[in-house]
Amino acid sequence: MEKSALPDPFENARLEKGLGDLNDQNDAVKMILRHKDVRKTAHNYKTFKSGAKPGRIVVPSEVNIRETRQIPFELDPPIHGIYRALVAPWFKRPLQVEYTEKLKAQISALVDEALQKDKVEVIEEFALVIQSRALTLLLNIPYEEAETWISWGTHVFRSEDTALDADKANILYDYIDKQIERAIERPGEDLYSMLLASEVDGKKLTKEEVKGVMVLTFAGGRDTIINAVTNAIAYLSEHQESLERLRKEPEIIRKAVEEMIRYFSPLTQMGRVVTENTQVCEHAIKADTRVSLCWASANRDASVFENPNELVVDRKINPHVGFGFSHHNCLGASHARQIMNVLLSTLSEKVASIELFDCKENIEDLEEFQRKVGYEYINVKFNPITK
Ligand code: EMZ
Repeated sequence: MEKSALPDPFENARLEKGLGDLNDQNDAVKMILRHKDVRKTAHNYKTFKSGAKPGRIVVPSEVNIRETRQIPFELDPPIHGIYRALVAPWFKRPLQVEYTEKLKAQISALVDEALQKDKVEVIEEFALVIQSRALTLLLNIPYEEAETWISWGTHVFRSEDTALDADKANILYDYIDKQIERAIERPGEDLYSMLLASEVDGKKLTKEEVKGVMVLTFAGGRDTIINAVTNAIAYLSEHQESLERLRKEPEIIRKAVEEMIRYFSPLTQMGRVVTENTQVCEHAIKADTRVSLCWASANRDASVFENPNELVVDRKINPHVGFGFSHHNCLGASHARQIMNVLLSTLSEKVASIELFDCKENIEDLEEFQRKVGYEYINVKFNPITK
């Protein structure tokens, strides 16, 4: 099998039961595996809520390392809609020409640098750097701040061998608290300042609410973007024909990005808490238990996607749920898509081929399922286009 392949560990369970079981820190999760059921459940916020105890809808649960409610992510309608409307225009800024140009400058510089090296470890030297620098644009703060985030390493809630690490999480929380104080003293044009100046129902957002948006912005877009970028490099290293196609047909880049998000599914699943006794796939589920919407499984559902285990760069019909579904769909999606668009177009313009030397897979342990999400390390060489 190709080193860049991401196998689908859910296939049998999806076909046979539609469900999977996971014992997450003694708080069981029923995983919902079929595309149709995932979408239906995502819609039904009355029975499947997000506004549970902070951290409980995340799998693995973050209840032991987090008290701050992430906003708008851990809220339900109608209040969810009010906060979402407040932040949505800011998170659409990545669609502006000026933003895209700055992103292009950042990514081009990094690709040029990579082309000079004999060996690049993609996660640390490439994906983490792209993600951190691009985040300065999303927050609208000075570029230099990225150095601090790069120094934290790839995970914000985990250290290399512990699934959840409170010490690591505290670095992020303390940092955000300080930034909020800074923005109160010296307001600027940044996201913190915008949030601090905003009102809901005639009342200013509290510091805790501002923190809730900021923690989400930092945590939600870190591993996910890093995995998407890294998996894209791995894929292109084994599919030079795709790199060449993107070069000759740049108009398919947007389709390629959607297909990569489907195939990579950077976020495996997201939970909900059940509000009343109910049923999923004819299976009884009790009030106050957890279910998860398994995006990664839904994205390989053969009743929706032809050849689901193949990355078809120009896939025509692609109703993937890689960015979630319904009112909670990913707030950072415009930013993430723009990073991937710019990355693919820059690579196609500058890179002839990518050589893969060695790599170690990063496997997410979901008991019944072992899912490859990306790599622990992956060493490559970028070869330039010589004219
Ligand atoms: C949460 C989540 C949001 C969570 C869309 O996903 O991403 C996870 O990586 C974080 O750990 O706290 O932000």
